[in-house]
Amino acid sequence: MAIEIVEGDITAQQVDVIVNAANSSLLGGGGVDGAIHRRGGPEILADCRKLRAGHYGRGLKVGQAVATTAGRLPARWVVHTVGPVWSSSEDRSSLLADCHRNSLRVAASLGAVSVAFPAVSTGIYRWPLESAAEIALSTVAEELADSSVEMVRFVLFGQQAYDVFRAASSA
Ligand code: AR6
Repeated sequence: MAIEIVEGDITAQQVDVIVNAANSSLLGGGGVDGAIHRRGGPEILADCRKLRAGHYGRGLKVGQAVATTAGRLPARWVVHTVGPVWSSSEDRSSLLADCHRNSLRVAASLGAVSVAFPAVSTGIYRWPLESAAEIALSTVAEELADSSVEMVRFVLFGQQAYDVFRAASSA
């Protein structure tokens, strides 16, 4: 098992699965979600609309994950997950852990061996990076111990996020 930490743009990653920090509507948004749909092209949104027309009529719940095509991206699939919005009055850590665990389980069910994650919830959803890094790294390490996924790469946008994840990984 291997966990890599790199700085970069997740849409350029050559892996089987890239994870999208989506919202419950599955119909696109800003941040990494916007970048994935822009670069992946309309096939991803078409798949998301099919999901909404079927089993996910009410959208995707926080902490859950579901796969679509990756369209024109170098990856084979996009696994969409919905992170929790940060709250200073309520501990939603288990939901952020669920995002990582469920994304890996969906990836494994597809036969993926390599998966790239962004720092889910740390942008528009305002989760503090240090805490998100700790939850993401520990959950992924735990899940990888018993998974057919062999490699997880955290792709951090910008030096600061990269530094925080690196520090958390050696803590
Ligand atoms: N590659 C890697 N990381 C990126 C990229 C990229 N191309 N672009 C942004 N990030 P966010 P959230 C980083 O806001 O907090 C959307 O509107 C970014 O710097 O994308 O989970 C959805 O539709 C940050 O560290 O996701 C939801 O409504 C991290 O990705 C909402 O935002 C996550 O930031 C989800 O908010």
